[in-house]
Amino acid sequence: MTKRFVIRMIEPRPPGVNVYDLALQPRLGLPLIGRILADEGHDVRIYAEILSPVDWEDVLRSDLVGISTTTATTPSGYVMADRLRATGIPVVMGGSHVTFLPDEALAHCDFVVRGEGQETMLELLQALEGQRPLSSVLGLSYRDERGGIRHNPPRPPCSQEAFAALPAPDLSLVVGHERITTRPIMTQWGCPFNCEFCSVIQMFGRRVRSRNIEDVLDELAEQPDMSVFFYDDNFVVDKKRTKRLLRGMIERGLTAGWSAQMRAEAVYADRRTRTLDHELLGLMRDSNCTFVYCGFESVNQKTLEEYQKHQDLETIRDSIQAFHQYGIKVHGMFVLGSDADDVRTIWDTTQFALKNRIDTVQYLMLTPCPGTPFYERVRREGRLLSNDWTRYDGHHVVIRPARMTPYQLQVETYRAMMRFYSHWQIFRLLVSNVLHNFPSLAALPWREPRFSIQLPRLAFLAMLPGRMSKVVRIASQHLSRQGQTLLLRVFTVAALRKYGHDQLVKWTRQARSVDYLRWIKRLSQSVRTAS
Ligand code: B12
Ligand code: SF4
Repeated sequence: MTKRFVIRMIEPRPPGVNVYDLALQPRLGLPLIGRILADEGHDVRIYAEILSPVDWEDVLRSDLVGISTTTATTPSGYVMADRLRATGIPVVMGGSHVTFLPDEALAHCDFVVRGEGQETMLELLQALEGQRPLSSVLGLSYRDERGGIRHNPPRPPCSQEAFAALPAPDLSLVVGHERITTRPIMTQWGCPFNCEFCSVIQMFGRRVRSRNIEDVLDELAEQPDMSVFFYDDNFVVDKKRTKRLLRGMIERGLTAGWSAQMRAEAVYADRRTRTLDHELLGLMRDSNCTFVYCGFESVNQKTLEEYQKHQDLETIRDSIQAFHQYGIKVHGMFVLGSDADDVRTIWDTTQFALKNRIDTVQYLMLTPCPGTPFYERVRREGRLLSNDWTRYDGHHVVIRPARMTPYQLQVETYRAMMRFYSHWQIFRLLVSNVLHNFPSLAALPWREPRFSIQLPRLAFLAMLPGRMSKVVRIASQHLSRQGQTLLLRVFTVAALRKYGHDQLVKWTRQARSVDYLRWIKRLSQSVRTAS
C-alpha cells in the first residue's frame, strides 16, 4: 500500500418510527469492510445514525466516503452523497438497493459497489491510487471521463473458502458502539430458498457459505456475557452444523442468551412425518435461545404458495408449539397484501396469532424491493403506487393489492395489529403469566431478601415516566440468576407488547404517516370511482 486513505462510512437512520427502533444494531457490511480496510492500514471510522449522529467536520476531512443503504434509507443516503460531492469528496455507495438501481444512485454518488463489497472496495482503492484501471474492478459501476455510465461485469459471490477466511466485522470502528446491548454476529451468507419478494438471494445467492464453527465460538468468547443476535437470514440451514455450534456454545459456557431468524420447519427431524427434532430443540434450550424470529409470512395457504414459501399452516402451528415446549419465545413475521389476501386474511392473522399464543408479531405490507422478481412483476403490471423509497419499509402500502383497496390494506392491518397489541391482550397475558408462576412469585420476597428491600423504591420508580430501564437495571442487580429468569418469564413478553403498542400509536401520530394516510385514502377513493 502506498497511500493511507482517510475513509469515513455512514449507515443512515431509517425514516420515521419503526418497530425496530429498540434494536440498536448496525448492519455488518460496513464493520466488515472497515475491518479489512483498517487492516490494510487505512484510517477508518463508521457512523451508524441509529447509534450516534454523524460528525460532519470529521467526514468532510476524509478522502473517500462510503454510504450503505437499504431501499428505505437510500433517499437520505442520496442527500448525504449530494452534499459530499458538492465539496469534491468522492462518494461510494453500496447495499441492497443501489446494487439493483446503480444508474439512479450514480446521479448522486461517484461509484456504486454492486453485490458483496469487501473485495470490490479494496480494488476500488487500488484504482483510485492509479494501480489499476477502474474498468478492471468487477461489480463496480461509475461514470467514465465522458460522463457515460459504466457497469463493469458482476463480481461472483465469494467462495466458501474466501468467506471462511474473512475477518470478523470490527464493531469498535462504529462511533457509539458502546450502546449496542445485543451483539450482532453473522455465521452464514445466502439462503437456499427462493421467496419471490426477498432480496437476500439476489444479493448473496442461494448457495449458502458458512464460517467455521470454531471461529464463531471464538468470536462469541470475546464477550461471553453479552447476548447475541445471529444475523443469518436462516440460522438453521445445515442442521448438523447448527447442532455442532450449539454444542460448542454449551461446552464453552457461551450461554448468555441468543436469538436468530429461522424457518418454521426447523423444528422437524422428519418433515414428512412431522416428527419433532428434540435434539435440536433441546440444544437450543440448553444454549439459552431466548427468541426465534420466524418468517411465517401468512395464514392463507394460497398466499404461502404465491410467495413460494414451501410451508403450510400445520408447520407454523407445530413450530410455535415446539418452541414454546422448550421455553423459547416466538416472534412471528407476516407479510400481508398478496393477490390472494383480502381484509378477512388480515383479521385471520391476528386470530391465528392470539389462538396459537405467538409472543410478538410483526405485520409487514408486501413490499417490492428492487432486484426481486416480485418488483419486476408488479412494475410490469403497472401496480407500483409510489416511487418514494422512504415508504418501502414494510410499514406502507406501495402497490395496488388485488382484492382490497390500498387504504383498506393499510388501515385494517394497523387495526388488526393494534388488536394483538391492545392493552386488554397485554393484561390477559400478564394475569395468565402471574397465575402460572404464582407459587414461585409468592416465594420471591423470602427467597430474594436483597430484592425485597428494593421493592418500594422500584414500585415508585415504575410509576414515573421513562424510568423503566432504571427499574430493570436495579432489579437485575439485586436478583439471583434464578430470580431474574422468573421475572423475565413473567414480564418480558408483556413489556415487549407494551412497546409494540406504543410504537404503533407513535407511528400513526407522526406527521409523515398522517400525510401518507390522507394520500392513500384519496388514491383509494379515486381507484374506486374509476372502477
Ligand atoms: C440484521 C438485519 C436487520 C436488523 C438490523 C438492521 C439495520 N441496521 O439495518 C433488524 C432486525 C433491526 C432489521 C430490520 C429491518 N430490516 Co433488515 N436485515 C438484516 C439482515 C438479516 C442482515 C444485515 C447484515 O448485516 N447483512 C450482512 C452484511 C455483510 O451485508 P450488507 O450490510 O448488505 O453489506 C454487504 C454488501 O451489501 C455490500 N455493502 C453494503 N453497504 C455497502 C457500502 C459500501 C460503501 C460498500 C463498498 C459496500 C457495501 O458489502 C457488504 C459486504 O459484502 C438483512 C439481510 C442480509 N442478508 O443482509 C436484512 C435486510 C437488510 N433487512 C431488510 C428489511 C426490509 C428490514 C426492515 C425494513 C423490515 C421491517 N419493516 O421491519 C427493518 C428496517 C429497520 C431498520 N432499522 O432499518 C431488507 C432490506 C431490503 C431492501 N432492499 O431494502 C433485508 C435485505 C432483508 C430482506 N429480506 O430483503 N434488519
Ligand atoms: S424470505 Fe427468508 S427463507 Fe425466503 S428466500 Fe428470503 S431469507 Fe430465504
